[in-house]
Amino acid sequence: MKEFYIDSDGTRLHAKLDRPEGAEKGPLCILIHGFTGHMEEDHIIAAQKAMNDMGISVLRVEMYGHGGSDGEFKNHTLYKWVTNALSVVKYAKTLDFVTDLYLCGHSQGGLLTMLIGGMCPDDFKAILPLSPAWMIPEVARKGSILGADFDPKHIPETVGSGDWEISGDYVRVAQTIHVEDEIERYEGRVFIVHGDEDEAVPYEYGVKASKLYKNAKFVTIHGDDHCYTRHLDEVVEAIKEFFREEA
Ligand code: FER
Repeated sequence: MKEFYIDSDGTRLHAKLDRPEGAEKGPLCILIHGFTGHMEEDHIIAAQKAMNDMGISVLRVEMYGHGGSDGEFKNHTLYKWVTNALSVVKYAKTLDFVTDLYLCGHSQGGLLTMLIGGMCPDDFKAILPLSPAWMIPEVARKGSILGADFDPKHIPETVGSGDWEISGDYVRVAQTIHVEDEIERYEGRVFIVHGDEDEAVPYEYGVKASKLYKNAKFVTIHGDDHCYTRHLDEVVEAIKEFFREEA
């Protein structure tokens, strides 16, 4: 494992690169956590190990305001994350060992994966949004985020639940994003996993995304929640099977 920072217009992004044993040239997957998440969460590590087992190098990166990266959680926005992810893609493309590039993200990182897929459709062999929180722009326009309600036409200075607090700018940015446009722009392979008892991101959004993409594979994790605390082994097996089909 190699630990380092990637520059994103002056923001230092904390990164870890894990390569399969003895790997020379080969594929690389960028892997991104969700809202309030970080790169050491069980489901992120499990995804990383599953990919390493399939011969894929994995670059875990923490976005603005998360983990060991610069920025305050409260001040993060999806535009900052988009800027960060574009910097990471640019960095990954400079690595000599990389053949094919993949992008994977969980939840808000899955939403980010969908946006970047649409923005950089030529850069990825496939994208892997895991339980993608692509309803965030919709709920931001309606005025309810993770149980915190607000007036969507008169956005308050801060929005929060007690466990977390974000600035009104998070909401302002989210309200402008239209994920369907970016789904339409991406014609490559898409692999979506979603637990059908997800308490944070309704399962129906995974189903709907897999139907809207032209070329998606969808795996339901039956009886599982947002972070796959009950059947993480099934997620690992589904990821491995996807890369087996890719090989
Ligand atoms: C929301 C619902 C779910 C939301 C975020 C999530 C920020 C989940 C995000 C994650 O786990 O990354 O309204 O708003």
